[in-house]
Amino acid sequence: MSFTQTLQEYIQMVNQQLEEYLPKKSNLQHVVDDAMAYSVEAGGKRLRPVLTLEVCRMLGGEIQHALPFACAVEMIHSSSLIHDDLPCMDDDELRRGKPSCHIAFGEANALLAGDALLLYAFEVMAKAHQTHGTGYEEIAKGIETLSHCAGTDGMVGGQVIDLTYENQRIEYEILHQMHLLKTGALIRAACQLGAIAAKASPEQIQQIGAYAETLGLAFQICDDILDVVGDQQLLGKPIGSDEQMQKTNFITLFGLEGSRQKAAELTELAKQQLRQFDHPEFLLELTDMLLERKK
Ligand code: GRG
Repeated sequence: MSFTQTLQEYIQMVNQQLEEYLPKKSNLQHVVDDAMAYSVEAGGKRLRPVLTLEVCRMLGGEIQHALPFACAVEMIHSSSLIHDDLPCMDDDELRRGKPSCHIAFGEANALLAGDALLLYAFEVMAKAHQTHGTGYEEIAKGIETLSHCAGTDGMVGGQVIDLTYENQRIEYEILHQMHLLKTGALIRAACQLGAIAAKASPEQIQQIGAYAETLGLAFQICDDILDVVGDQQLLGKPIGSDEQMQKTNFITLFGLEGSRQKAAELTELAKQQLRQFDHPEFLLELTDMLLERKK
């Protein structure tokens, strides 16, 4: 099967499972169920769950065992995007080409939809033995990894750094630390969850984590580049938001060309880190594809 076919197959698998998972009740609180589904099904790239499934496959695991983990990561990612768009955070009205969750459902419902998705992620992981035959030990390790990477030592911590230095020029060390946590930690969790589902050794979990950190940084630099030269239509969100909020990013520190070069160097490093594994072909191609992405 070609790279593109495998990618499409993973995305379809994740979309189908997410649709099955998402509560669609006609009860009194259905507005929050609707808001959760609206955001999760808004057409994201599904990068993180694809990483989970492929890492599991690459390390000899059963993809089915990793599927609940993959969906949980995407739920947490969606939950973070809902919260990130709120007026008290980045105050963005457009996400994935559609009105942000709080514009479509109101601020309180969006806050609750983000909260509910965050909790539901751990519910689907906790039930992964009954639903997909994932081992109990892997479930416990998976929950530990994901909660750690999403919390104050991960994504939440990165967001706190971001808010703390809003409207300020910051040095590279702070920018690096912010993105390692804000964007990188969830990408690391996605990869490590795949390894955990495959019952990988602690050394392999650490090695795939190192690859994920490099990839996460390259991914964020491309995000910064797209915020300057991207196509608003393709991106599904306004460009120039960092400049408008006077945020320091890779472009302000290294310029457009310098940032492109840095992203290319990190992509090469990530590919080197992948070559430690048997059969990294799919991830090598995915890593290259992310450097050239337009959205
Ligand atoms: C919900 C635990 C929890 C925390 C929320 C608001 C917040 C704390 C964190 C913000 C995290 C954030 C929005 C980081 C940006 C990461 C990033 C580059 C997102 C874009 O990812 P893509 O391009 O998006 O994969 P799609 O839409 O394709 O899924």
